[in-house]
Amino acid sequence: MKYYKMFIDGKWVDSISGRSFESINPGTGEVHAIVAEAGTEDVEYAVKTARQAFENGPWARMDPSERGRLLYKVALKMREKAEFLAEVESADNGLPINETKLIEIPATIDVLEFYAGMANKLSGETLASPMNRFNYTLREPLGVIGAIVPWNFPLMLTMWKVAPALAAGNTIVIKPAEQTPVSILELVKIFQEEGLPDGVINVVPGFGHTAGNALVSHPGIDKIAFTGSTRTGQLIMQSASENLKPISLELGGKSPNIIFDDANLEDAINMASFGIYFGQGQVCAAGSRIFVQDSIYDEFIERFVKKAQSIRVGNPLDSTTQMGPQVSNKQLEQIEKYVSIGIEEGANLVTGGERFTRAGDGYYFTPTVFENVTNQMTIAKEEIFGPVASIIRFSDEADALQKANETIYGLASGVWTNDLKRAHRMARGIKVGTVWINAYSFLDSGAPFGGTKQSGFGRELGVQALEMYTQTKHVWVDLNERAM
Ligand code: TXE
Repeated sequence: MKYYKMFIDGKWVDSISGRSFESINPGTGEVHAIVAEAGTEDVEYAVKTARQAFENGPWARMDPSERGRLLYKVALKMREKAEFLAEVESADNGLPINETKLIEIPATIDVLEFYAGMANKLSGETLASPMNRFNYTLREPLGVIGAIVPWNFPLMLTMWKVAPALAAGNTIVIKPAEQTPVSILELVKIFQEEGLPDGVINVVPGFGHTAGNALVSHPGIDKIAFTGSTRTGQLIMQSASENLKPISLELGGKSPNIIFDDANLEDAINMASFGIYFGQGQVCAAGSRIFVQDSIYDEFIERFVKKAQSIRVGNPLDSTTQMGPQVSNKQLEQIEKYVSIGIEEGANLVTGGERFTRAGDGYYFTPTVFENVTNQMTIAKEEIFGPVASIIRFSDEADALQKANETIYGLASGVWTNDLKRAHRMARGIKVGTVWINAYSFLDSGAPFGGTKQSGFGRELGVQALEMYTQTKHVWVDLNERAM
């Protein structure tokens, strides 16, 4: 079994308290690593170090192009080690190896390359000024970023924060989720090996109420970037307000995937299945409310259920596995609770709804389909974060739009139709951060991602994310010649 120290000031160190915690492989339910557990004093050390690296030393003096080149070098090394990173990630959080290898790791590297290229393209503006003065702006880094990441895509969601933060010249302290600290520690080894100066990236593995809270409430942090639950997002917002700290929150969702009767049904079924079962349904943008038009409803249910039943659930490290385990027993119990509530409230459980014990001692659940769901039911209102599809009928475009928007969340949405005008009308009408037309769950490093309503605020990815890691300074130059 491996023991992982935490990473502060370019060194691998034990926690000051000497405490550590276990990281469990959700595919087997067994402990696969012991990790040093950060407390308030370790966070203090990490923030101090990150501040020093930001103010002085090689990082503070580095040219933007050189920063970009360094990030490219890390990306290149990640490509060499992609298979290893995929294996570590799958063992840490249960994503099937084919999904980490073919989707998550390549997407993570792509994000780093995108921002490596942006490092020397950040610029201010020359403002329209009268003849006797010169006004311009500088885009400056914020300083020390605190990143709090969840367990569903640890490497990718960490990179969404690290890459733009570093490209803009900030330094960062990362608090991984307590369920999945290992892959992030392996990732920072690569940054270290490729010559990132000490203190630029620091990792403080530990729990939310201790290490996470210490980071959020630390006055030396200049911005908090958070991905996680809406409840924890609320706590972070409260705590960050004490020091008036800017935050970005990427939170939960209950995203509608809307299928009109003129859509290519085969594509819609395949991608609706991907939209909810990819990552075991532990995806913030999961298409967990599938809206199907009346006239194709019965055919859709029949074919979608067959598709769900054909998914091979199993050990994440097995290359034939299509759906791995949930991340923890806690998540498994949460899914079971929602399935019972769904049945009690009158939804029709068509398939799944139980643990999948044949796959072993890990936290496996069967792909689940509820039909005849309404927006008023708990399973359509609350984020389940598991492989549970709620299928809801609609009659026409107005009905679909009204039902899609009838939620406290606003992260993403899918629209399936061959009617171009309707597709764009829907795209305008749905109150979310991302609309996929005849597609679902795709991401592009250059396209902003984030939510509205209780799915949070701020945008990650794209040029837009750089705005969250920089601030604008105005410089006023007086050009008047005055007598001394
Ligand atoms: O999330 P938390 P949990 C949703 C999903 C899931 C539910 C619970 O519905 O079922 O959240 O998961 C850190 N101060 N999402 O409990 O608590 C924590 O240590 C500072 C959606 O795991 O939000 C971890 O690093 N930090 C989501 C991170 O917050 C705190 C992905 C996320 O944990 C903290 C994950 C505190 N007081 C869960 N408390 C998505 N948007 O993709 C916890 N943390």
